[in-house]
Amino acid sequence: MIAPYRTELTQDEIAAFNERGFHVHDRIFADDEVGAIREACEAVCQAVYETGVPPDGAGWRPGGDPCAVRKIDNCWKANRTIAKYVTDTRLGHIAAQLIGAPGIRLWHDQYLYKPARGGKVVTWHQDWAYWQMIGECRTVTCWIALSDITPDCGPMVYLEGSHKFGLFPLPKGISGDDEQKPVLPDGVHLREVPIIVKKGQVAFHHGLTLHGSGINDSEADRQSLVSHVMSTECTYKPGQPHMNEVKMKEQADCPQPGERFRGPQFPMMWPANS
Ligand SMILES: O=C(O)CCC(=O)C(=O)O
Repeated sequence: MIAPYRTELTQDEIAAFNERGFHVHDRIFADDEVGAIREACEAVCQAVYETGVPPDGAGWRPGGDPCAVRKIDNCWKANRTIAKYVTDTRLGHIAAQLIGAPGIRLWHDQYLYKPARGGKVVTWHQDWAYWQMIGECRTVTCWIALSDITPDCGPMVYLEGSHKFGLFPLPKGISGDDEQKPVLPDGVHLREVPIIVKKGQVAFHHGLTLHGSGINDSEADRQSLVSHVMSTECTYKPGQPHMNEVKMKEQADCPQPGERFRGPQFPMMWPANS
């Protein structure tokens, strides 16, 4: 049973997203839903794959360093609970309103776990810079907090309004000890906004919004599950390799250059029941 949380946005919220490049929503997922997602993510980390299918990319393996960051991509393939939540219509509905899209598909998901008193810096980056096989920047990242995010746990930080400055060069390595500050045009000063939210809340950002995070200096682990989504109008543009391209080409009816993404690699999220 889905809790009746608000997903209809006001015109002011949409205008603020266009201005700032992000939108922080109130709670969308109830405590029992967050608990179920955390349990499912832990199973995937421990290589217990409910569906029998592994995730597409695992940056941590069972028996790995407990102090290391755990980053796993396309966990939804391995676990039905994760599949249900990263394709949730609540996320799809909000994302569609933010970018004015007629429909929303999943691009990929990502589980990120920073252990207490550990983890690495996620350096400043723009998500769409890594997704150049999507021809149009009509993407939204839906960042679901699975733990309460405190100022000392290495919260995600947005560079407010940075989505208006086009593509920046890719950083050298995304995760390490170095922030690799982006060079902004002369005279431009943007505010860094840390996202301090409670578990069950979701932060949404535009594909060009610069963001990053620090190490976890707190006594609690810091967990999030991200649903990276795109407009159903987005088309395939070959050129920059991506794990989704390899997987997409395993589909029987795979999108050709210039065609809209379709098929099982990119599940529909919105409109509901589509
Ligand atoms: O959670 C973080 O620290 C970074 C997440 C991120 O880069 C993203 O969701 O696009």
